[in-house]
Amino acid sequence: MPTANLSSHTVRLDELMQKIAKHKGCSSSGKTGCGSKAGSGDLPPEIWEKVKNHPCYSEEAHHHYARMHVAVAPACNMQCNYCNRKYDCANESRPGVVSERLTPEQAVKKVLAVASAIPQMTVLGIAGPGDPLANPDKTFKTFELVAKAAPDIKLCLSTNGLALPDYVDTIQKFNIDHVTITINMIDPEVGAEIYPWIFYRHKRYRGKEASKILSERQLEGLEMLTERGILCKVNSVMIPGINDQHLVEVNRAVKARGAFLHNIMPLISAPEHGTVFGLRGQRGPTAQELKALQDKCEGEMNMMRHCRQCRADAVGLLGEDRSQEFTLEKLRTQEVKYDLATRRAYQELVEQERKAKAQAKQQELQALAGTRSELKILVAVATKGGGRINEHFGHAKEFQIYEVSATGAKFIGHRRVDLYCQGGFGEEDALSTILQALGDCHAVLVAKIGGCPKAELKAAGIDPVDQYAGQFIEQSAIAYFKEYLAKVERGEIEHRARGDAQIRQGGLLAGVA
Ligand code: CLF
Ligand code: SF4
Repeated sequence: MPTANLSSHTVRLDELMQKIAKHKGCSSSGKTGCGSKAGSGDLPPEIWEKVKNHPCYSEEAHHHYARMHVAVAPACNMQCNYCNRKYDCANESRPGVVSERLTPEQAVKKVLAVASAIPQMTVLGIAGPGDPLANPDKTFKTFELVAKAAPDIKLCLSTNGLALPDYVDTIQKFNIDHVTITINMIDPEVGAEIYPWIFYRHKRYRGKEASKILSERQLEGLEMLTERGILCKVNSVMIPGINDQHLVEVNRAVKARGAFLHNIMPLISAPEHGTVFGLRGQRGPTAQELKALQDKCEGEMNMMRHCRQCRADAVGLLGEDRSQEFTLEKLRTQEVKYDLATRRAYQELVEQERKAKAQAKQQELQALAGTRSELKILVAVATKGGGRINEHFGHAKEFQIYEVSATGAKFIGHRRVDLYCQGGFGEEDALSTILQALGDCHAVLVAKIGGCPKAELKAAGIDPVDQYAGQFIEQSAIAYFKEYLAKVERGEIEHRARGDAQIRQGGLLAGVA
């Protein structure tokens, strides 16, 4: 029976994790630590091989596998109005921000330390804090050293694309199989609102001329990469009133050039970030605006909806950041032994867990077969990874949101919230922000919840559910939906659309401008 197998796998994973932590002298707190929703049967085998354990290229994989970034690339060759790399705060989570810059040699030591402590870390990305291709020596040296020292780790690069066509051959030579290009426009008129300048071929360009060059270089680089079979993801920052409508055209253009995945992310903007947009009061999109645009673009190309807008030195599962466990100071005294056999053993158990999860979901879905209902509900889930409902309501820093209907459960995003439980006590202010953030959800599925928040959630029309504690998310969401439908059909409850949510992003209530 799937549930029994799964619990035993979880125990084995925990045991193995504890052994690893003990052996390496690392924390054993237990807090271990897309895009494409496709499974192994839906993609050509060579593509599946590339995405199956990449937490950004596969939505399903992001519950199980972690990534890390090394901040070896400080310089940038252009300026975006949403970026200020001088800002440095360990609690800040957005691209461009780091606490420590590393040399390639320091970066490799960090990669080996993380790979040993977090065996499900499968991808090394270089994403800044500037542009990796504006720092080509440091970037490619790091990739070269990591490929030698830890050949099982996938290499990933994220660039603004300005220098990309010049480095496509080098990217291929170093077996960098995943490249992200940030493309916010294909129309220089729009670009002039986002980019004040670029520095290209020893010359500074401004205005529309700058954006024209940038766009041509981005699209050329994308085409060159996809022609060589390198998987490309396009990131776009949604900036209301500037490029929000235009991103539909961007989507078409990148799809036509072979991009595998499109990740439309909300602008993170606050005056304290010191960015042009932040200081100008430019707002980010609401969750509804973002979802509507993502839905509009969803067609033949997969849309990524699980991006966490990581720091350039992020470590761990998407949504968690363990970078403070691997600072230069801590690495200085740490003995690191790269143990490939233990990594493989751990990942084998993860794969068994994934199979069990898929089977459990299938079984639950079969029970829905033939259901004609058009109803859709949103459920929020508290999880700390592994695809299970395994987080206490009061300890959740974010909730994952699933849209559930007769066709199944679909991940549609996450909502960051303030911790409700602080120092053992419930924080009333935090609860009100959580209620706002989950305002469009019908239920919240948690491992545990106290009496007070339970009552307040109920009063706000959100069903607090702890009966699926420890179980798989999608299986449980579908099971909850079945019960919900049955109650509606029996007339015990009335289905009603929920109100809008106010979503925190980057420490702001985005969309409440
Ligand atoms: Fe890093 Fe980017 Fe590679 Fe992922 S992140 S370089 S593709 S390994 Fe991922 Fe982070 Fe979103 Fe980037 S969640 S910001 S999409
Ligand atoms: Fe910042 Fe990246 Fe833009 Fe450079 S390309 S200014 S690092 S966001």
